[in-house]
Amino acid sequence: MGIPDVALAGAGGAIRNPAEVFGEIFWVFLGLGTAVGVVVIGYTLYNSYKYREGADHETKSDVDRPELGELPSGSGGGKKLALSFSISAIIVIGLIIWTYSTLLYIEDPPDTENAIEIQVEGQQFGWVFEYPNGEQSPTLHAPADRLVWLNVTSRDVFHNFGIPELRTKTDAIPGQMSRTWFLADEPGEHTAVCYELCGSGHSRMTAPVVIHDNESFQEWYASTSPSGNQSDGEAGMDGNETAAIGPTTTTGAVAAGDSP
Ligand SMILES: [Cu+2]
Repeated sequence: MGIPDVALAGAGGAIRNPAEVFGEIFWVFLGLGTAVGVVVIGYTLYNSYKYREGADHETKSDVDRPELGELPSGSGGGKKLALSFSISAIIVIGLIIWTYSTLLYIEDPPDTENAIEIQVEGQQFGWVFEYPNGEQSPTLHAPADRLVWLNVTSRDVFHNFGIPELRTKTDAIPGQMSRTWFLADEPGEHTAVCYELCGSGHSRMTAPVVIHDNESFQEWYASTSPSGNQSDGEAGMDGNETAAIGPTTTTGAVAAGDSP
C-alpha cells in the first residue's frame, strides 16, 4: 500500500507520474483477478472431475444425498461458506481501500516549486492553451520531468479533455474550472482528445501535445510573448524587433566612432 517515491531531476520534490500509478492499479487488479479466477476455475474443474458420473469416489455422500426438492444440509456447519465469504470480503474491501488511497495521490500530488500552470479552453471543435505569460497556442507545449497543472474549462458546451498516453483526463465545462495534472517522463509527441460527445466535429477535436526537454521548452517559451495569439507569429515579431534594434545600435556606434 506504500507509495514508493521516485525522485525526479528538477521536479523540486518526489513525484510519481500518473501513468505509473494507474499502471500499478491495473497490474494489481489483473493479478488478483487472475489468482481468484485460477482458484475458482481450478476448484470447479477439480470437483467436476472428482464427482464425474461413474467415478469411484467415496460413497459416503450417497447416503445423505438430498432428494429432489429437499434443501441440502451441508457439511462442516457452514465453515466453507463462512471462509469463502470472509476471503472475498477481505479481498474486495482491501482493494477498495488501497485503490482509493492510491487515487488520492492523483487528486492531490505533492507540492513542487517549479510546477507550471496552463489554462485549457475547449470549444467546438478544438483546444486553446494559455501560458502564464499570456501566450495562446493550439498546441500544448510542456517540459518533461516537470509537474504540469491544467486548468480546464469550455467556451460553449460540455467537453472532456484528456491525453491518453499521459493518463490525464478531466471535464471541460463552461463557467467551471476543472483542475488536473500530468508529468511526462521524457520528450515526445502525443495527442490530446475530447472525451465527451460534443457535436458533429467531436471526433476531430484533437490537439497536438509536444513534450520538450527543459532546455528546448525554455527556448520555445522565450520565443513567445504576452500579447501573442500564435507562437509562429510571435517568433517572427521578436525577430523583427531584434533586427530593428541591431542596426540602430550599429549606426550609433559608427556615428560615435566617426565624430572624434
Ligand atoms: Cu468536445
